[in-house]
Amino acid sequence: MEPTKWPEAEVACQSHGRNSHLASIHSAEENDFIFHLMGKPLDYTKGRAYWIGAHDTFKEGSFMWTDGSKYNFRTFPADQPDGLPGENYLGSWTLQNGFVTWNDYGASWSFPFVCKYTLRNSCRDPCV
Ligand SMILES: [Ca+2]
Ligand SMILES: [Ca+2]
Repeated sequence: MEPTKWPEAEVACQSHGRNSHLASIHSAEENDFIFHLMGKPLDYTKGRAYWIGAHDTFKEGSFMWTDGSKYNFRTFPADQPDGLPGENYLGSWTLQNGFVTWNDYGASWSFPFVCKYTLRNSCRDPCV
C-alpha cells in the first residue's frame, strides 16, 4: 500500500471490508512474516518502515489493536516506545537479534501499511 499517515491507513484498510483493519500481530512468527512480506524495510527516515494496527490514542501507554484483538504480543527495543508527545501509532523500527521491533511514531509520518481481514469471523494466522 502507498505511504500514508496512520489514521488514513486504518481507514483505507477498513474500506476493504467489514472486518478489515491495519494488521494486528500476535506472535514473533507473525511479526517476522509481515516484516518479510513488506520487503524487510529498515530505514524509517527514508520511509522504509510500515504501519501496524496498534495505537495508544485513548490512554497514553496503553496500546490497543484497531481490530479489537487482544494486545498480547509486543516487541520493542529498550528505548521504545518512548511516548513522546503525539507518538501514538506503532510501526516497524529496527532489528534486534535479527528480528524487527516496533516504535511509537507521531502522526506526521507516512509509511506503507499492511491490512488484515478475517473470513467468516474465523481467522488462522497469519491471516494477512
Ligand atoms: Ca503515545
Ligand atoms: Ca517513539
